[in-house]
Amino acid sequence: MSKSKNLFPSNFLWGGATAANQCEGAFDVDGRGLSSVDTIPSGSERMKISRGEKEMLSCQNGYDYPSHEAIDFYHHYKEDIALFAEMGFKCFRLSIAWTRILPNGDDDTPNEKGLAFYQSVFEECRKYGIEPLVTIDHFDTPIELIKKYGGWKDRRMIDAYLKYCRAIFKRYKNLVKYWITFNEINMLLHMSYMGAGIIFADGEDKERVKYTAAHHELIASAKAVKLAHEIMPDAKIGCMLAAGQFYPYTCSPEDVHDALEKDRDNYFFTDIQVRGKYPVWALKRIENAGINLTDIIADGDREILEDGTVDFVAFSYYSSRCTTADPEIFAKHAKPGNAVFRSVINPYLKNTEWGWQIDPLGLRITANSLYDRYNKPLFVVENGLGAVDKIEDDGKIHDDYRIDYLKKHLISLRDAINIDGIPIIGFTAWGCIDLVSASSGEMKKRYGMIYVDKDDNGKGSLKRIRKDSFYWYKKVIATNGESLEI
Ligand code: BGP
Repeated sequence: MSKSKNLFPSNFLWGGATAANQCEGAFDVDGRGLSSVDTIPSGSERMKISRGEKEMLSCQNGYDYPSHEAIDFYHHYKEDIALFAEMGFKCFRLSIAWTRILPNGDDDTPNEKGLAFYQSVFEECRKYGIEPLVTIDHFDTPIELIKKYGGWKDRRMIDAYLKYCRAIFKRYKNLVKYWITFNEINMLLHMSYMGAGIIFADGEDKERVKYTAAHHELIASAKAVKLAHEIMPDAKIGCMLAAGQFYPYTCSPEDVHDALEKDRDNYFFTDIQVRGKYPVWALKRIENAGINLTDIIADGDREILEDGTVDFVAFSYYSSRCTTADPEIFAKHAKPGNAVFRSVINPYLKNTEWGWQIDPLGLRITANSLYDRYNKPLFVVENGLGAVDKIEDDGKIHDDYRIDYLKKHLISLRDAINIDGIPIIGFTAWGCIDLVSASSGEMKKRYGMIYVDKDDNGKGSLKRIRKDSFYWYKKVIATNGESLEI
C-alpha cells in the first residue's frame, strides 16, 4: 500500500461550523420571527417533537427552549470570529436564520435589521480573510409557514424559500461565495419537524408526506442553485447530507442488500441534487408505496431538477452505520431508541459518551462512496466529538479525547485526498465553539475548541475559554495538516 504524504491542498478551507439556531440566541430580537427550532424544548419530549410526532407550535410554560439564548453569538460574534481568526480559520460555516430576514417566512419586504446583522458577520469574517460558507436552511422552518402550509408538505413553501434566497443572494453577493441549500436534507426522513417543519396528523400516510415534502425541497434546492448562479456567476452552491456509510452486520447477502437499501434512503436526495433526476429505484420506491408519481412530480419539474444541479457535495460525518436484515439480530443489537439513525451497534468500534460510534476510516470509506457516485468536489462541513468537558483547577480544559478524535479523522481524510485522489474543498469542524446540541438540546454535549461557560440549566457567564484543542487545531492549520503526524 502506498504511504500517504503529509499534504492537504494549499487552498484547503480549514475551519469550523455552526448553525444559527444552535448558537445565535436573541430569538426575538430586532424583528426576528419564530422558527420551528424555537419551539423544540430540551428534555424528554424533544425527540418526539423533533420527529413530528407531537405538535408544539408555540413556546409554552414549564419548558426550556435552548435556542432562545443559546451561546448568544448574536451579541458575541465579533469576539467569536476573532477567536476563529486566532486559530487561523480559512473558512467559517454558519447558517442564516430565515426568520431574521423574513419574519413570517414569506414577507415581501425583508427585515433590514436581520440583513444588516449577517452583513456585519460576513464583513467581520472577510476582515480576517475568512471565507464564509452559508447554509441557507439549517433546521429552520418559519413557524408562520408551518401554521399556514404545514411546512414542506405544501408546494407553496418553494416560493417562500425562493423569496428568502433572492433577498440574501442579492444582499450578500459580494460577500459570500460558498452556499449550501439545505443542511442534512435527508434529515427530513428522520427528524421531520426539525428538518422540514412537518407534523404528522393521526392516520396520515407518512411515506406519502415524506416523499412529497422531499420533492418540494428538491425543487426548491434546484431553483435556488439556478438563481444563485444567475445573481452570483462565481458562486459555488452545494447540497449537503448527513452521511455515514451503512455497513452490513454480516457478509450474508441479505445484510449486504439491507445496507444498500439503507444507504439509498439517504442518497435519495443527493442523487437528485447532483444528477438532476430521480434514480430509477427511487421512482419505483415511490410507486411501490402506492403513490402516483404525477401526484408528486408536476409538469416542468423534471426540467427544473435538471437545470439546478449542484457544484459540490457537502456532508457531515460523525460515524458509520451498521444494519442487518434479520429483525431478531436488529432488535438485540439496536442502538438505543433515541438514536437519530436506526442502526445496530458495530462491535468493532468504540462509542462516545452519547453512544455515537467512532470510526475514522469510515470517513474515508464514505468520501470514496460519495465521490465514486457523484464525481463532484466534496466538502466535509461537519465532524467532531460531542463530549463532557471539565474546567481544571488551573482554569484549563484538557480535551485530549477531542484532539484524538479529530486527529484520526483528519488523517483519514488526508488519505482520501492523497491515496484515493479525491478532491476535497475543506473541513469545517462541527461546533468549533460550544453550542446547543441539535438532538438532545444539551449544552454539556460539547464539540468546541472554544469552551462557553453555560450549563444545561441555562446558567453561566457565557465567557469563552480556549481549550487544549484550540492550540492543537491552530497548529494543524498553520502547518496545513503536516503537524498531524507529530
Ligand atoms: C448534525 C447537525 C448539527 C449538529 C450535529 C451534531 O446532524 O447538522 O446541527 O448538531 O449533527 O449533533 P448533536 O448536536 O445532536 O450532537
